[in-house]
Amino acid sequence: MQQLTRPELEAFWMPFTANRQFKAAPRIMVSAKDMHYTTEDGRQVLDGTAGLWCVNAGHGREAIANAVQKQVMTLDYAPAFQMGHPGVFELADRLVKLAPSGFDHVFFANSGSEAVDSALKIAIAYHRVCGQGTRQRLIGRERGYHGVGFGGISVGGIGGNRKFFGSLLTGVDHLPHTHDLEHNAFSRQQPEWGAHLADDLERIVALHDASNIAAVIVEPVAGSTGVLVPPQGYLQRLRKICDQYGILLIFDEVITGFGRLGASFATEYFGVMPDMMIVAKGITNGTVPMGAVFVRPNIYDAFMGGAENAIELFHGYTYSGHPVACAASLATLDIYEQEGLFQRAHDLSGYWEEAVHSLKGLPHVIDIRNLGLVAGIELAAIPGKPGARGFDCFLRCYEKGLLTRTTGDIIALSPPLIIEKHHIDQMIEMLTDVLKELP
Ligand code: PXG
Ligand code: PLP
Repeated sequence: MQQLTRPELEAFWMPFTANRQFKAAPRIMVSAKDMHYTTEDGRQVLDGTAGLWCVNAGHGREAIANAVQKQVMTLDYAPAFQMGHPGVFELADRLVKLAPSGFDHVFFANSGSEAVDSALKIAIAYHRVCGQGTRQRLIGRERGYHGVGFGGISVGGIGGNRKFFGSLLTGVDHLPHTHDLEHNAFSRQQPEWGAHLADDLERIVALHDASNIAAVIVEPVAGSTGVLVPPQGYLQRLRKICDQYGILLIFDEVITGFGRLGASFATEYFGVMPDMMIVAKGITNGTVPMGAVFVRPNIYDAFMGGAENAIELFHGYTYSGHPVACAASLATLDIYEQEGLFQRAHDLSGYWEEAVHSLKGLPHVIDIRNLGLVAGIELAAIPGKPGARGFDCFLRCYEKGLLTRTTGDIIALSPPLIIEKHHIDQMIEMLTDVLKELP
């Protein structure tokens, strides 16, 4: 394989990447099958992260490729507004049957970020059509990641994603995050301490009055910020307070959806029902971009009251429910079902938990967290150089043949749900070696 030269790498402005550092020593993947990537220099790299948390059924799935190919040749595109095609109706119906009962309509977008902005807009518009147009404020959470649209970074709580971009949306508050090593270090699954942090919502309600608040949005398990598992009872408490004040609760399940926790969605896993649920990533196994928002019947119905010939929601994308994405998603859902992958994730989660917690005691490891087939391993930062040790760890793992994600000094692991126990053992072996050699 001819390797890309430095000039050939120049034009592409890479997202969320140190461009000059990368282009000086590029990491290029050229193919992928099942649990492995093949790199430009012909090495096999075990996928410890399902791409970017999206390839839940593993790579190179023929059934998805065939469905996509067939769709392109049958109907490549149909206008999304005032027109339809069979696949999008079939997919919506399939998705509401898969989702926890109580979600009966789906709005389509093309990424998690677009789905987040769609959900926030629906929340504000919902209150307006219900005659409560003063409910416009949005509440997110510190360290939350909700994509990179202006709505998403406004409710998001990751400083670096916000600080360059001006005034953002106005009327946004943030709950405190739930990360606390003093109380919760090395918790397995949900930590015991921290449910009371949900009560901060009461403070925000007291400050602004419920009549001005539209919605609270949280990731049930915060992923991108470094795997923060909700304390026991925390999500239940948020639900209760939202109910008390007529505030919509939105779960951003872009990472937690489609089996990651060993259940279809976190909503099912935790037994807490939000008013809207945002998904993306695993909805197409990462093959074709797609995002979606599930809503409960009261929300959809609230919009259906006006004249029948009136557009009810002035929102949508050229590619909402794109035929090729729908075909990819339908084929993906077939695989999840036929191979029982959500159950598989559940069945493996105990082995996974033991494996990742076996890293306790290795150099630099100050916390390990896990749920379903996700883990976060937090390393002590090098004084004065936050993130440097994490990045070094990522590079060394990659050299050894393991793809990890790091955010700051936290290693996040979220393998495809087709992973076998021997792959888990390999991951832990490679990580152990790297942690031992890491300065
Ligand atoms: N919400 C959540 C909870 C996410 O995790 C998005 C929204 C945005 O989705 P799009 O498709 O617009 O990227 C995400 C995406 C990582 C990482 O490993 C996480 C995401 C994306 C890329 C990298 O930190 N999450
Ligand atoms: N910008 C222009 C000039 C457009 O015409 C459109 C869509 O028609 C958009 C942006 C939005 O594109 P999309 O619907 O793919 O999000």
